[in-house]
Amino acid sequence: MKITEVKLILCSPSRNFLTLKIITDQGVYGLGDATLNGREKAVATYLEEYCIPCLIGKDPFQIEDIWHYFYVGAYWRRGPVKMTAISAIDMALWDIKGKALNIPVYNLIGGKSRQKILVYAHAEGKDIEETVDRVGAKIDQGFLAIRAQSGIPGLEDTYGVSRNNAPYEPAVRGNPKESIWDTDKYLNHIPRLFKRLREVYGDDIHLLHDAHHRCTPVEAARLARELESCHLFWLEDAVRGELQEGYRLIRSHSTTPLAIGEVFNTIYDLTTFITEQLIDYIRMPIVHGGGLTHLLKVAAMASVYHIRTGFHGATDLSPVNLAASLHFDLAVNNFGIQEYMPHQPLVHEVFKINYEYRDGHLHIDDTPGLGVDIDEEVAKKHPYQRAYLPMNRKMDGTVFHW
Ligand code: KDG
Ligand code: MG
Repeated sequence: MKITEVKLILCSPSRNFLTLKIITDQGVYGLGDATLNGREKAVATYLEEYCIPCLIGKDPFQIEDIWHYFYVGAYWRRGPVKMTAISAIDMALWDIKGKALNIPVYNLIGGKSRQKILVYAHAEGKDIEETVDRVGAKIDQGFLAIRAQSGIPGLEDTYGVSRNNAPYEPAVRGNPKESIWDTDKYLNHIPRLFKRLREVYGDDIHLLHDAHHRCTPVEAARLARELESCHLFWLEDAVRGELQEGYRLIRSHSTTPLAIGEVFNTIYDLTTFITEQLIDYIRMPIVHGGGLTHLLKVAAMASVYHIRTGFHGATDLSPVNLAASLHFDLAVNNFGIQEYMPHQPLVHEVFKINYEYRDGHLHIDDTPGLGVDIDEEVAKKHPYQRAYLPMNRKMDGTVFHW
């Protein structure tokens, strides 16, 4: 089998997605998600200029060799743009192999370790009581794990909380939106939210929270400690992750489980976290972390250190990435949980999916390959529109982490 053609499909059915389609001489094709929120065209150019010409003529079954061809062979290593491009290629190759051999991808990477995939939903409200109600609504939908985010008194808008009851979507068209942030207000508010949630819903439901990279290690240690009695499933991105040793301080002060990695790209972003057991869950997703090929190695290393996976699954990752994640989640022994934010109905007019939500879990069928498809004609009706993630400033105007 040989690769004869590679296409890029950039579309915006309610938000931007970049999809790679690798086509072979036997008519079998594979799909890969190449979406990097707010930087879609950077990945498209990288693929178009530097990867696609080298893919033509290659045998798509040689996945390990092709991965190293683009990672090692490019000389320039790592980085979100390059790694998203490699991830898309890798996903598409696994999709081709599954289709060609007539088996679902989970059967190529070890088979089923479980029958269904535990997911966590998002619940958010403008204040504590609205968040409590929204968590209740998710419990009514059968979710067993819920991430709770709340507006902060004194701040006009907060990460994870939508306005006007619209589904949360941080990327906006036009130039980046600027928000105002204050960590002291946040640190005072969040423990109150989780104490109230435990009062109302008891101990059985799993609760999660995303601090979205905004605390210093000592601030995160305070938060993690104050949340200890609330028994979170995890506290996510308490501190931005470039300085891995920063997590030693949090770890030494609290037993609140920690998750990180949605902005990471390779195993080298995680080596200190893993080997010093500074975290409990890895969030680096298939679409940005080098595809299934690289994440299998990360999960294997993590398993030695009692660390599980909990992949990023926000709506800016396409249904192709979610399907690839679900195959991985089904197969890998040290799976922990999967983030699940349902896409808008319009997204499913473009992407045809093979998974469904039931009773707190996602279920994926046994369609060969990844099992998702794209309708290119519908995609053409929704052209790309430039959009940016927001940015933050502190109360005095200083640029801060979003
Ligand atoms: O593109 C950025 C989003 O994917 C991110 O803000 C979502 O933090 C996020 C999460 O945990 O889903
Ligand atoms: Mg997050």
